[in-house]
Amino acid sequence: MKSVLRGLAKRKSLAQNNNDSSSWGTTTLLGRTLLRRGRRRGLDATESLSPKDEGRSFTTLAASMAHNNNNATTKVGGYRPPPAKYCQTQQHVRWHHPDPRDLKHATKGWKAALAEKAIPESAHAASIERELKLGLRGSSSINDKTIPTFSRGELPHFAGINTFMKAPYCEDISEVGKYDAAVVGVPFDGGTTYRPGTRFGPQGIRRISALYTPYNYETGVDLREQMSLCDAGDIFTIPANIEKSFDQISNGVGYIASTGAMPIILGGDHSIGFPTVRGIAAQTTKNIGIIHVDRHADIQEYDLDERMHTTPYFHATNIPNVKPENLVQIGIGGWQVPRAAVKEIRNKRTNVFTMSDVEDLGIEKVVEMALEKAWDGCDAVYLSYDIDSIEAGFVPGTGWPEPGGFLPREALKLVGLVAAEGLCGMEIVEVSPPYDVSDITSLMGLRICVDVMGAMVSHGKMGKHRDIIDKEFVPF
Ligand SMILES: [Mn+2]
Repeated sequence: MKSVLRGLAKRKSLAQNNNDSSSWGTTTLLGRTLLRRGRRRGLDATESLSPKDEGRSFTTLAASMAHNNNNATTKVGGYRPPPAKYCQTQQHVRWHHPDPRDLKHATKGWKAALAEKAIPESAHAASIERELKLGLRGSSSINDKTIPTFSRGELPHFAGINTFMKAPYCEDISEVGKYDAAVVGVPFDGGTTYRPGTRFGPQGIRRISALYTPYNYETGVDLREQMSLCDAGDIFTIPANIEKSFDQISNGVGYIASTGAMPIILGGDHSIGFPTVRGIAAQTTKNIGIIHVDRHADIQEYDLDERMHTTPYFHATNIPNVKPENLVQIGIGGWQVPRAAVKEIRNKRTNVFTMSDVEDLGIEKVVEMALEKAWDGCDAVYLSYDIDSIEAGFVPGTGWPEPGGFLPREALKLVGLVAAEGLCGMEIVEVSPPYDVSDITSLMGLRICVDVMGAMVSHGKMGKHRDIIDKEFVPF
């Protein structure tokens, strides 16, 4: 027994000694930590700190490294071998990490590059053929024979008629049902209670959408190949009349939904959140849940004596097949939530997550809980995304900016996880180009829409929204 204990003690002391003279070639936890610290200080792997260097000033360290380098006997290209006491061999240090192209350890970057090979290109080929037919073959000095004389498709990105991502304009609305999804603008800001300008939201988002290709490298989705999309243009709203505009919006969005195309709505202020859902809900006997991402609760009954952009979820949850228990509100908080709205949250017992909930629980957990509530007893879920849910510094072009919201990557993760379960429609609201800088808010709004489509496509959910349409379209 004694000898076993002595053996353990000896091993422990050996391990300590080993750490004290830690070589960068070994993969001890301490070694890896110090390697990272060394990198953070702007040193390369061969110049990283030894354990005993920790806590010493940078000047002392630099002097010590210079001394070590002077003592080095060999130099290979620009590579300076580390002092022998810090590693076993040069090769050991240089090949510390596995090859990122070795499939066993491959980066997502390399895997995505390989996966691209499997995506079809037939829709792209068909679109080039169409462009040449409609746009006249290019002049003889043009070597690339896919280039027409008149721009009729995606390229060049700065040219052409600026529909949403250069999707075909569905001018004859009776043809909208041919598409899996239809982008529709709702240029209405009559429900705004402070800074107006969201009537230009659809224009702003469409303009910046010219930047995008239909392919996403990281997720390996090519929207052009894997779904069909059109731009249905804008709904004719009535600037000075909220209620008439609401009827027009329910009529237009309801019609698109009734044909089987999924409405992707570009607002507009958040007052449209009521008539959009009303339009879709009228096309089905099934229940619809709502995931509402916002810094504001938007659930009081009236504001300034009207149904403004602070009120959609009071009225939406009065629709018989849209129940308050299936309303999930994420990101709510800050200094812009009126107490009148909070009383309605209590009355209607909606599901509310503040930004601190998001911080405490994490995006995945919040989405998991949100989906459970939104889908409970429902056959479809609608996403209402208010751009002001994102940290105000990233989205200056909005009516009621509020610091402390989502970071862009968090927002994209959230919508991706929500959309992966399927949606019957979505809207992006409160993008106000007159207050925007460099189109950054419009770009963020665009990205939310495109990420929703991408997640639906990659999870096989695009097209599933058609299953809930079981009523005849009746105009509002
Ligand atoms: Mn808001």
